[in-house]
Amino acid sequence: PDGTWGVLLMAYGSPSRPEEIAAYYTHIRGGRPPSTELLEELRERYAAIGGRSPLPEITERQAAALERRLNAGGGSWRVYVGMRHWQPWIADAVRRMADDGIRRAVGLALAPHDSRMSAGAYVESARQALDALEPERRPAVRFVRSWATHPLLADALARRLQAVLEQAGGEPVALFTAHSLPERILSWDDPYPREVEATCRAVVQRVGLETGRWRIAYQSQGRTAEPWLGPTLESALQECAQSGARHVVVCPVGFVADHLEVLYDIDIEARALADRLGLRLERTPSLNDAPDFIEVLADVVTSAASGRG
Ligand code: FEC
Repeated sequence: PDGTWGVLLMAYGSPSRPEEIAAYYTHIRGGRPPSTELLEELRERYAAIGGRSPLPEITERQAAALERRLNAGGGSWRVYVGMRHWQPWIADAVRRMADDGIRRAVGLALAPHDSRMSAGAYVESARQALDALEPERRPAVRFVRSWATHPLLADALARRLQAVLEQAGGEPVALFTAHSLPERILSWDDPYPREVEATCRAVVQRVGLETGRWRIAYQSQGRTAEPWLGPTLESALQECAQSGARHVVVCPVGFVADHLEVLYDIDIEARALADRLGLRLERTPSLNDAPDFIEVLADVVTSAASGRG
């Protein structure tokens, strides 16, 4: 329909049934099937969080809430969900947009920090899908690569951190985390670490944390032979314990939903290590489809549509 804007909302994707885990893992690994050991380990991680990740449903709820919010603000909007590593694929979302006659759209990944290996990879998948369409059906898409320093994002994260810190009492250390990436991103001056740091500093400033009360760690290093960005969450916890801290609050600024890397890597794996180290570990609640987070997405989208983004 003429005049309607599309939003191509891209997320990581997750298998919906255990039978799909092998194909999903193979896709994440760029087509190389994982070893039996790696596959079994991943199956066990999904089993430990209840059999599957809530990520697909949360992404759908985020999309529905964003569409409602955008349409309430005037104009006509349709939000299309496309996943990078599973169905519905980014290419499916792009085709559905074209089938619906959408002429212009904003594209963004549900990951705030730009990197060739994160936002850049989402955009690349979308561009390939757009190129595969007949030119007359191809919507014009404005891509947002980064929303790491959006003030409403920092507000939303700070609000959650402040609430956990206030409830905790004492002087817990805030441990900000983002997904690790291979260290080779540094050789092409990738923006990722700068972007993660910028988000953290904006939150620290709002909460008023002094130096020494916060750290950044890169979590969920991949199971590959190459070196990955650190410090790891594990080493950061060890350092916190060594420096006399008794209590840490993990604030996963690199993720916007509850999923495997939050529910397993932080809530189960990191918590078990914290227990062994005598540290109390808490985590800030994920943004999911909370209204203050939907405001962030709505502002990112409308700014890009109006050429301000
Ligand atoms: O809940 C779920 O089922 C999906 C959770 C999930 C999220 C996620 C986010 C990011 N990843 C990023 C980069 C990489 C790189 C590799 C890699 C590997 C995995 C594996 C699983 C997995 N990732 Fe992921 N990631 C999630 C899940 N990720 C499962 C495979 C097992 C493992 O290594 O742990 C390494 C690929 C390789 O082996 O060659 C690189 C980045 C993000 C954060 C941005 C985003 O959300 O898009 C970056 C959620």
